[in-house]
Amino acid sequence: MNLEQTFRWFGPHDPVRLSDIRQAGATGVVTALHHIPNGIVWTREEILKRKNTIESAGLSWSVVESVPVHEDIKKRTGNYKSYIQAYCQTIRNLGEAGIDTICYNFMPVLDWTRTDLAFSMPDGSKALYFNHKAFAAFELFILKRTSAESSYSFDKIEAARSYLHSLSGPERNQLTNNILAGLPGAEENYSLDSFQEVLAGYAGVTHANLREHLHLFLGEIIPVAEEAGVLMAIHPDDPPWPILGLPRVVSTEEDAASLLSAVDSNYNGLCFCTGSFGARADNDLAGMVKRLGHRFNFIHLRNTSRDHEGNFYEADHLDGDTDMYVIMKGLIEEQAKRENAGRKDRRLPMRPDHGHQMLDDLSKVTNPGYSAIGRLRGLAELRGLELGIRKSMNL
Ligand code: DNO
Repeated sequence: MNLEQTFRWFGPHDPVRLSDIRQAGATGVVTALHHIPNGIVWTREEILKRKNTIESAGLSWSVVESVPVHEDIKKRTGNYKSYIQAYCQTIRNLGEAGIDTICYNFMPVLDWTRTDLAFSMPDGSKALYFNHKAFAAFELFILKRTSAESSYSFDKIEAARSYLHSLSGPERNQLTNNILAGLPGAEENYSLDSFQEVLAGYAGVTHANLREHLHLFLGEIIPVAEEAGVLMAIHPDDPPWPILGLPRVVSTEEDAASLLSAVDSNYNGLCFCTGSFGARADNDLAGMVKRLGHRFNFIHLRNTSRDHEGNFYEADHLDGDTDMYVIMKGLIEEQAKRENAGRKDRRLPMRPDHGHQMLDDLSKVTNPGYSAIGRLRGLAELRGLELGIRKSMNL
């Protein structure tokens, strides 16, 4: 048995077609009903319609990424109780349709964040990039977030100021759009004003509060997921540190261990995203596979390369700071353990996460990180790596 090879698809409007995904050699599709607003129940009809579309293309709906968690649930304010009920109903409806894995995240306000979506690589392809100075320039001088200065040292503020001055008007707008306009799969789009408003809604929510809210949420949804036969997979924070004065609680191994033990059930699992955890030098990814692998319900394989200031770009899948060989070997061992134990959850779906914009895709309009060819390259490399390791282990 291999790790299940999957590809993300943003639905009928994605420029990457299901037939392309099939030709990339993936068998599973990772998708969501992006047209249903956050907080509204996904009906059985809508779920089955999407499932049929995928199956008619000769593929299966392997994982839902994501069923978004409403901000009210994260803050436990407003209508959070009815949003939790709606969330539980969506889990039940998905389970009934035979879709058994849901990926989600608990990042306040912004899902994944980058400062540059077309960072030039030496080979001419384009990558996604996060630069601290650029982010600080946005936060301090474009957004002008209240009390943002207290998050930065004097030197960092001055460096951000000179960075801002080096940008042209259009470059400043581009930076704002990169951060605010919502990357693919993001749940909301913000203007500078609406963004200030949602940020203000988090005033007073501390790391401890958010962690408690997550644990309470898990206590509410995991029993439903168990009954529905749906494995939950929480995605780590990307980047894995607090931004914009907002707490983040899924950034480290300690965070992951804490949320997994809050509800000790295999249905309460992790989406092990090597790109997200790997952006932090103090995360020991190989160790995490060993210690937490039994609770992985979904896997994102991606690599990042950090510089001495902690800025990072998305490297080729087998390059960068994460030793993909060691990770892949650990995942193969984990799957073998599950097979030996006769566990039902031995499919271990993985997808090549992001990819460079390259070749013909350079002249196309693509979803940042989700163009076809870069991911196809990533999947091909990962598939080869897996095959080589398996053969060498006689598995
Ligand atoms: C980015 C993705 C994230 C992820 C969500 C899961 O490429 O990995 O947007 O889908 O955080 O809820």
